[in-house]
Amino acid sequence: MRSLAILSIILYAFSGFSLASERKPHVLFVAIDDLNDYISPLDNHPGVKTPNFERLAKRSLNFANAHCAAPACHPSRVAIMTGVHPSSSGIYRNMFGAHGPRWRHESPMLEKAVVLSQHFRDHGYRSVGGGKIFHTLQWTPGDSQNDPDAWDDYRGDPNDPISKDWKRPKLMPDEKAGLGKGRPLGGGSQLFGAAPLDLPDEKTGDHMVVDWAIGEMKKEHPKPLFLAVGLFRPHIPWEVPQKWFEAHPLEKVKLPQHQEDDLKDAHNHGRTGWHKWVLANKQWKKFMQGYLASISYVDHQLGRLLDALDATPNMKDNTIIVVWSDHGFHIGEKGNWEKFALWDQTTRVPLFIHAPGVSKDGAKTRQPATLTDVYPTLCELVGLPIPKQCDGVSLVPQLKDPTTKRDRTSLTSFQFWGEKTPSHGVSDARYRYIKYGNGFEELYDLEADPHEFTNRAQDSSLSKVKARLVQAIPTDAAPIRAVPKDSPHHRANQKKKQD
Ligand SMILES: [Ca+2]
Repeated sequence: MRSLAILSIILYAFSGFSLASERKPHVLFVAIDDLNDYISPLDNHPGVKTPNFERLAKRSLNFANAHCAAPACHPSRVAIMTGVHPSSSGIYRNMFGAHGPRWRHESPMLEKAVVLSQHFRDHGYRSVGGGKIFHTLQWTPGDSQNDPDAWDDYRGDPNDPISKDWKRPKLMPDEKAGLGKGRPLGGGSQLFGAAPLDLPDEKTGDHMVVDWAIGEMKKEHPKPLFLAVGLFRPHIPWEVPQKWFEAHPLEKVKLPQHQEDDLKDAHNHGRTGWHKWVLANKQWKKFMQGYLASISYVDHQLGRLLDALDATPNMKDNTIIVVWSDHGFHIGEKGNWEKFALWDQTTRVPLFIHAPGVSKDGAKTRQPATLTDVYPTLCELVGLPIPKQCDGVSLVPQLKDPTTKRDRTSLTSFQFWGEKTPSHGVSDARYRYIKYGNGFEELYDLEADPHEFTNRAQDSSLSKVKARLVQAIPTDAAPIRAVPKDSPHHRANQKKKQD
């Protein structure tokens, strides 16, 4: 009798354990490339309607003051996927020519870092990914910094996850297109350009990645699922099917709020040549149309993911959702295009987190967050240990109560060309302070001046605010790293191997 009782206790304990593990929520982790705060829940461009982001905002906490760790694809993505901030790793900029996780050799801090998906896999999850999670581009086939070992499965070639899906942009000599010389990213190239695609959605890359993700959701889930979906639009080139352009007729397209002499009291980002070409060729509205068309296209893809989630009984109420973009984006604000700067416009990112039974869904918070906070947040939500490598701090207190004050600012770091040390930007709930590598300072009151038109770093009425924010600037930031030519993931070495 006694042994039977012990046996039933053991059985009970084991069944309890297995029930607990079955209850671990799935994770839907969606990365969007170059999506800024124009979407309607962040509301920084008049007239933009993104119904699926609104749907998402209703069922998650909207981190309306979240910032990337670095304003460029590669360093931002390595930072969120390892939890290691650029100021620790020294990875501040894009570094091309990799085939595999060369970042492990770019920075000694990253050599043994455990990738987020791998950490979940090590703790009982099935981790799968598709599309652009680590850095890669449409026009550089085989040049990707993904780590194939960090996943149970990856859609397609993990070292070339998007270039086969997204057809190369058409090349047309600029003179033939009626455009002047000096187009950024190479003459005759439409990489920096907007054009409707003569294709149905179904034949476009992100649609196919979402199809794959829906297939993954529909599978049986003996283990909880960590599903990473990387969407490439609205990254350039702004080429999506015609209907998304028709949703934004050129005559209704508004330019972003801007001031002609906005750089007068600000750091020069060194990319004004792009804007000069756009102005000289009267492309500003057309490119804004292309960016908005690409946002509507990606909003539609997000909606398809949410539809699929809701149609999957096993996942509907038991899935953590995280949606983020790798950095903000300029459409001519401050004479800048793309990213590679430290203003709020460049570093503020959409970040939505839903945690079943935990998050205050439908609310918005201005408490500052950095994307490196996502790794420890997910660990805390599902009860995993937080790896020592992580620089961020869990956002679970804000998920539970969005008014909970954070005792830290956001932190975004970047090294500008021609400067010897990195620059850093920090935000609290109201102010943004930037300390550049050349010593220049900027301070903005985003409540009074959301477009950062007036640099108040020398305004004595804000000296206390500045003194407080200066404390958040790293004093021991890692030096910038160079491409390690001896890495086995350096593409040139792989080419040699193949020859
Ligand atoms: Ca990007």
